Amino acid sequence: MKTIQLFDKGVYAPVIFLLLALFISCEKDSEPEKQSTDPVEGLKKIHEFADDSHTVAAWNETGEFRLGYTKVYFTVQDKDGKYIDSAELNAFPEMDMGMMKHSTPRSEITKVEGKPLYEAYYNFLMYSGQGNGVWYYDLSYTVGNAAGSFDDVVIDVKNAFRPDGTTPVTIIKTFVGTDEKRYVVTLVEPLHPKVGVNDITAYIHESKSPEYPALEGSFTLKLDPRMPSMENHSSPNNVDLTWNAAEKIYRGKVNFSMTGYWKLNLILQDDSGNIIYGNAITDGIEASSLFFEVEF
Ligand SMILES: [Cu+2]
Repeated sequence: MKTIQLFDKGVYAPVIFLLLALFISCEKDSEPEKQSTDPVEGLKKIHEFADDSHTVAAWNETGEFRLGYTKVYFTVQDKDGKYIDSAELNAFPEMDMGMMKHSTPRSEITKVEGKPLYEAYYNFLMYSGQGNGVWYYDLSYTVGNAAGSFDDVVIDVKNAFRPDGTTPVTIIKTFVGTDEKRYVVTLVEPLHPKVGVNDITAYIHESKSPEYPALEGSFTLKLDPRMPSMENHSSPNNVDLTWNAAEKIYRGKVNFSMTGYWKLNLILQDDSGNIIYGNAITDGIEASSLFFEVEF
């Protein structure tokens, strides 16, 4: 609106014209008026549920739930297809293993800023069928005075594999620490590993199923990446994972000096440096009891 007013003043018109010309030449790949308002552009639908008033759908980049860290987005639409940006959503995942049930580490479902989209992560401890377990969740929403729920929705959590597509890969680990507490550590990044220094991120949760409180801040994951097939060599310039308060995740650096199969050996330490789980690698010990696998 301001631009139009300035144009009316005449004297500014050439300046504005120049600025516009500059703007357009810089922006020729994405004309603002044609920008997509589709909140799920680039995402694949995992599933959707509808009742008399709303449709709730779950999405992510692969269209699948998978063992370990799984990012999920949700949309809520009314009967006219309009995306709702004031909904509240809850999803409670649970695995029924016959003799027992358990949930899994997860975040709340929160609003994505600036889009009618909601996000969460689930760190799935097991894949569907593992131990004859069946995953399902109760998904509920509130929009103003309207509320609904979709109960006992069976969800298919795929196993995670190395690049051969058949060998399972270790990306989430549950254990009892030296302090007798039960922990879950989940590898998040690197999602697309490359040769050189990669960001590495992980979550640490305490396991008190059905709740898995996120353990924020007071731990360190000491990192020692190794290539078992090449005399267990390591790499220089790795950085241990420490708490990143802004991103609410443990963050460090891992240097893959070549492609192949890497074992990311870890030691979980508390804020006094006490070892909670894991061990150092020595001449006689090739791996830590706490490790993740990356192959690329
Ligand atoms: Cu299970």
